[in-house]
Amino acid sequence: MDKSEKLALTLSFLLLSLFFGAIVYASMARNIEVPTCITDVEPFLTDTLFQTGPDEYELQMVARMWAFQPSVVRLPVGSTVNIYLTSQDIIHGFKVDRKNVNLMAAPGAINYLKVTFDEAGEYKFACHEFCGAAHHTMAGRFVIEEAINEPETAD
Ligand SMILES: [Cu+2]
Repeated sequence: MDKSEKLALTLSFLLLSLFFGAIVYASMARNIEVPTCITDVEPFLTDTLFQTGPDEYELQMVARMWAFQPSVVRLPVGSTVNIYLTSQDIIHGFKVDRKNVNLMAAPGAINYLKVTFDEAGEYKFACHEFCGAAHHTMAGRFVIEEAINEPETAD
């Protein structure tokens, strides 16, 4: 084997090790989750929001041309939301402003990500996958309030 080939192989292996180490570091030390595709559950047809524990909620969100259901989600500050997202028609995107949430909404599948809202305020979300004529209107928001009695959604 040529000397330069050995060098290229060694550098490639070191680079791969570095990338793999970065993924392990992100998931273990920084607690960063990657979106998960759930394939063994039948996709839901309607949106739901319910409480699963103290400060923990499950949100089943439906994307369709050209809206998210629900389009407004009101939650108390400190809430952790397990977002389950599916699509009724074609592929859409789901990106939450100021949060590390970036999911695809695919028909026939559910994508999952967990997010915690530590600060009160509005967190807008929008479709980031061009999905047709009214794609630019496909948006909504999380409204995180200091103290509310019940979580609620509105379409
Ligand atoms: Cu879109």
